[in-house]
Amino acid sequence: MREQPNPGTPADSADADERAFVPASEILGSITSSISGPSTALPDPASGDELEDAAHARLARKRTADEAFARQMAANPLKPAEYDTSPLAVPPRGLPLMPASEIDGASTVSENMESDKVGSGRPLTGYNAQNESLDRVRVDASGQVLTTNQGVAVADNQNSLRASLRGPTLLEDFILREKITHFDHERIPERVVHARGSAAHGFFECYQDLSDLTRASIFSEPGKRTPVFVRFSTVAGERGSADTVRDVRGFAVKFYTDAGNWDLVGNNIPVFFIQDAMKFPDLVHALKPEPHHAMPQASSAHDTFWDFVSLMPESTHMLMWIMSDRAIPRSYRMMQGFGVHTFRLVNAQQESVFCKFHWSPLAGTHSLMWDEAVKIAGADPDYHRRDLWESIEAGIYPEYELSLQIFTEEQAQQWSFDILDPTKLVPEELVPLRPVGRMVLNRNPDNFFAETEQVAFCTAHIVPGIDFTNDPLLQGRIHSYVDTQLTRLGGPNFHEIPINAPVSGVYNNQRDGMHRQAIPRGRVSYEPNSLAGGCPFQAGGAGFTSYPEHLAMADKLRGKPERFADHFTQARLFWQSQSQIEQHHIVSAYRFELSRVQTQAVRERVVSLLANVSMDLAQGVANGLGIRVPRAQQVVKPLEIAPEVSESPALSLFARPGEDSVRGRRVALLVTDGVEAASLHSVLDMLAEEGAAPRVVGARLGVVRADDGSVIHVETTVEAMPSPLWDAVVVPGGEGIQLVLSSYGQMVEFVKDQYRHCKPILVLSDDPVLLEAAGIPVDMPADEPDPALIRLRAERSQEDSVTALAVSVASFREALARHRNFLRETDPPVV
Ligand code: HDE
Repeated sequence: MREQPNPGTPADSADADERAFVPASEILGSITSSISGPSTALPDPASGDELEDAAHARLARKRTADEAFARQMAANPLKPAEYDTSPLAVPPRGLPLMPASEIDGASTVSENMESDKVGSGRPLTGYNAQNESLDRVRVDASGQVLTTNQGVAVADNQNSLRASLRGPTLLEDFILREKITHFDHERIPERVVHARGSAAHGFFECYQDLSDLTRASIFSEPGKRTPVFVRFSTVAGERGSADTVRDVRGFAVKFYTDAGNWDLVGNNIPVFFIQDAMKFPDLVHALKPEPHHAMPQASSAHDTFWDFVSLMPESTHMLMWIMSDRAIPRSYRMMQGFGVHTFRLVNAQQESVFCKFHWSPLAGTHSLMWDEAVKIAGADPDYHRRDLWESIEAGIYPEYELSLQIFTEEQAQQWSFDILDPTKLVPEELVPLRPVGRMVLNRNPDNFFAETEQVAFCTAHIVPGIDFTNDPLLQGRIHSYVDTQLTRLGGPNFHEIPINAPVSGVYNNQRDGMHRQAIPRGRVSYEPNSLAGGCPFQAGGAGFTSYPEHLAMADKLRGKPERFADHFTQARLFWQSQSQIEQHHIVSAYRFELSRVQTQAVRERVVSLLANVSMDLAQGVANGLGIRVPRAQQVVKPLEIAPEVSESPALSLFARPGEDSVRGRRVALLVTDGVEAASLHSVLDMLAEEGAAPRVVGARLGVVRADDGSVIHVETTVEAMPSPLWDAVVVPGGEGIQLVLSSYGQMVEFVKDQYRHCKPILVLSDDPVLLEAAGIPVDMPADEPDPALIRLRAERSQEDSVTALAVSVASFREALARHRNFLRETDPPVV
């Protein structure tokens, strides 16, 4: 064996140069030692042990490769670039070297020993299996035997192990203990806000190449599809709270782009309550159930909420939205979504524009009525979750168009409001929406917990081409989401949970922590390195770079820009842009919420804020509360504001009726013995053909016998699915049927609620008995005919009857597509 150079000897001669790199094959003595350098106490390779020889050869090869890698990097070549202070400097790309063989980059030279567990032993270099589709973690137990978590087959899943049949249970029963222990830990903390939610998979499809505006890869070419996972939620309620409460809805989209995950964590309302992240814990504490008795659940109608917001005049604009019907959507399929903050788009030339994100539902914006929402909360607390699930199962895929409002810094400077203030929106009349793509939700999750509960959205998840602005609310959010998820998902590795893992690669030197899944190969977990050929290496210009916004040297301070002090101009804009019906609903919502508030001074303070928005509004609310309108609350800073628009029709819910369709609308066909079969079947067929969901509803499950002797199967009952769960009702025809139906209290209540909630009613008879029993006026308050209350006239001839039925169903369909006839509404309701 050759004598090794003493590592302590300075290599100061040509001879030393020659000796500095000794091929590892020649220093077998050092190879198996993981403690120190060359050693001489080694087994003799000439001993004839082939296995050992092969291992030594592999070690030698690896060591040689390490040396070769290390040798090629005399110094860190990227270091000088760190000191380039020019703001436009593009960071340099790393200079990676690829290992010549798999073993060179491996953790262990034994890695190609294969087994069922470790696999083939042939790793794909430069590849991360974590980023494969969810298929890799889907489990199917069909035909499988029950096992423990260690994969041991369980013989008896009924009885614990006991010392004799009547004796104590043995501690030794590892199967029982494993099962109970796992069960004991099934729950994780719920989200501190947005705990109640439902989600779906789908895709985003880009309409056009937007590379002039952004280098975000999802907008790079027309037709490009990016997978998404979208979670809708309420804010205040706990995980098990009702879906239809009055609240803002979360609209969080995770785009699994080929350049990493982008999360657009938005709401269905385009503005927010507060202007600075500093106030978020206060807002949420005030909104959540009061701390002494933990009431009320999932509702803002209580003292602490209104106390707080009435002292925070900047919340007035958001409150107008929350009190509007936007806060009680008919379905997640029928609400808009907004990114809320102003973001930046940045193109490859580092040019930037400002951007607001808007989602518009293809099905149009539709809402519930308050009385209906309250009743649904009891009849089906999962109303929105069920609607989303059932629509997707039925192939009625929720679809939304993504539009951008693009504007420049110069434009923004001219405006009367500050685009960094999240209590303000940019009116569409000022900057129109530019449609850029559509999102289709076409797949329900396999497992609620694994996907919907464990998904972790985060405003800090942005991709090259998109950037933050200095909105102080957004800035705080960048911190909050990861932070809260550390607790909720139990450690720093939640990005590895399959639903959170990006489909593009994840390669970095972050290591360890609770529940680590990835098994990184190799010994290098730092950068710069030479031992792994410098990998993973920084991407330079291809990676994420922040927009080099010029920031003038300024004072370090806490405060707000001047235009943030205008609290009422846009609240007024919203009020003025609402239809009369919507304005009326806003007044009613304030009346309800403030009637639940116990402290008179708080009620008055809220009305004093409203007096700054509109005297009509303030007076309407004050009337409902039986108080006088107090003096308008003093504005915090008098400002000369000249708003660009004083009315924005786009802010009305009625501005987006959506496609003229009845797809997925639930229609109840009431039945009882003796109903006229022919007209009922015709209506059912016609509605089903239009994609509506007509179902036969009776007093009891089972069958009813129709007038022609045929049997009709009752699908559900008025008890199981009362009126608020239906979009419309068809009252059957038949001799004396109206009288029979009017003897059922629940049937009468059913049509009464349909009427009160302004829903279409089709009566397949001109006998008014049931309508009269329900107290339903045939004409509307202004004595005009009600286009959503359609009665089938009796005709003499068979032919005329068929035509009359088709005409009636067509009118009914039209009314159903319009959703409601609000003109029928009175306050208080006539029925
Ligand atoms: Fe959130 N928000 N938020 N938020 N938010 C959370 O993150 C927070 C805000 C929104 O379906 C939390 O993982 C702060 C605005 C949605 O999982 C938490 C501030 C908007 C969701 C958090 C805001 C949102 C959340 C709770 C003010 C609309 C549900 C659990 C600075 C643009 C996402 C979690 C999902 C969730 C913090 C304000 C939307 C605590 C500090 C404005 C849709 O991190």
